[in-house]
Amino acid sequence: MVQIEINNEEKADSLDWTFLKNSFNRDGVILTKNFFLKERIDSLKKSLIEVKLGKYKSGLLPDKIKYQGDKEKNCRVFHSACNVWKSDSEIKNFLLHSRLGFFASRLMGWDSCRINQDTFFCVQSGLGPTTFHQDNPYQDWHDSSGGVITAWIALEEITKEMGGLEFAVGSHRVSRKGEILNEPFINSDNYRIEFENFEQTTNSSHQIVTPSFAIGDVSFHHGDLWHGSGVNNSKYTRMSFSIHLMEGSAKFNTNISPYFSRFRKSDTDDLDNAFFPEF
Ligand SMILES: O=C(O)CCC(=O)C(=O)O
Ligand SMILES: [Fe+2]
Repeated sequence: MVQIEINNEEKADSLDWTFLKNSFNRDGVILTKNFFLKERIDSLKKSLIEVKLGKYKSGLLPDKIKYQGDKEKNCRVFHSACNVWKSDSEIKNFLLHSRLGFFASRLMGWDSCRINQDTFFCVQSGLGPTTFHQDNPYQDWHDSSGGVITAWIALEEITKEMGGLEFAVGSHRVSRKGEILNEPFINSDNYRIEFENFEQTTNSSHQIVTPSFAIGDVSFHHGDLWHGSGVNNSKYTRMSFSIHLMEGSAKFNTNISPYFSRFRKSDTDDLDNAFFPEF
């Protein structure tokens, strides 16, 4: 898997896009080092923590707030929340004024791009893992070509001990329709089991890579790529911000789930900018 030094997102135009696109097509993932300046991440992190504390500057709650049971203390702790951009215009502006959309469009071959769903992860010491999965089976209610691409922003330095993201490199190219998991999405006792089953049934074998992230590094992975994350065995909280992005011209398809149907207007298949902002 390719790691490329960006040294500030503003310089994106001058990159070797043929090389990046070829690498992304082959591996299904690239890691961009120093995509965001540390100062930008520090201010983003402040806004995200306000949302975690239940302070919603815009008056709007995130779409889903998920808790994870702490096995030892038997209490419920905040693990993640989806669409936190709704709760604070600074988070929304951070995303929409960034070059994440530009990168996503270039890598996926789209003319334009919009936010599909963000997730703020806050994995405390001893918590995790995230079960190996593909993102597209959860996002099969629209017709974005290739599905989604996910930008995962490190808000902390993330070492292997912290149980960061694990990617099964190249696994997006195995042609078999993806399915949502039988295992729970978080806290599974065997977080790689479904991927291992997939490898067995498709007679394939992919290397799992767990990159280290510095603050402001961003990985981009294809919606068909298998990935997950391990238990946070460090004493620090692992904070990251993950954004699924889809094609700007995407529309609802007929496969819409009860959950996503709440964002669909009755008279059109168009995606509304109020729910899925365009870059
Ligand atoms: O951070 C994690 O544990 C999982 C993230 C993930 O699945 C994603 O960003 O698509
Ligand atoms: Fe994912």
